[in-house]
Amino acid sequence: MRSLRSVFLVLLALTGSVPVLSQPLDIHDAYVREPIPGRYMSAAFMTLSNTTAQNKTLISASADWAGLIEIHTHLHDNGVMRMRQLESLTIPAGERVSLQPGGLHLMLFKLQLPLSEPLPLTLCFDDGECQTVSAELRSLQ
Ligand SMILES: [Cu+2]
Repeated sequence: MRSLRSVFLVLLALTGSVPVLSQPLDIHDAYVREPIPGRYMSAAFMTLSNTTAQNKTLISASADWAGLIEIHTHLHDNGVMRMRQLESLTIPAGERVSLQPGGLHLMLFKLQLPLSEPLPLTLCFDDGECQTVSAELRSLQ
């Protein structure tokens, strides 16, 4: 019995020391704003935490319930809030980036209405890795 336990502990030590080369991001609180009736566009929000030692750069997002998804930010332009498309969004190593109303967001176009949960959303990064998150549908107000 004693040797069996030793083997188990050795296995545990081995698997625990396997290096993780590339971990996905921790993505929290992903949701899609319920579109205004009659509109085929909306936005998605979430918090992206990069617990890896490498920067992760989001370059595209896709979903089978949206025909087109763009990365957007808001800018103040002479007192007017305007949206601008970004080519990419970098989540620096060890940092967290929030997509939230009035700031960064994923702009959703050509929605296939009505939307219903779950809303899987696939995010792809410049290292070729993709990650799918399940977004909630939330009505704001
Ligand atoms: Cu937008």
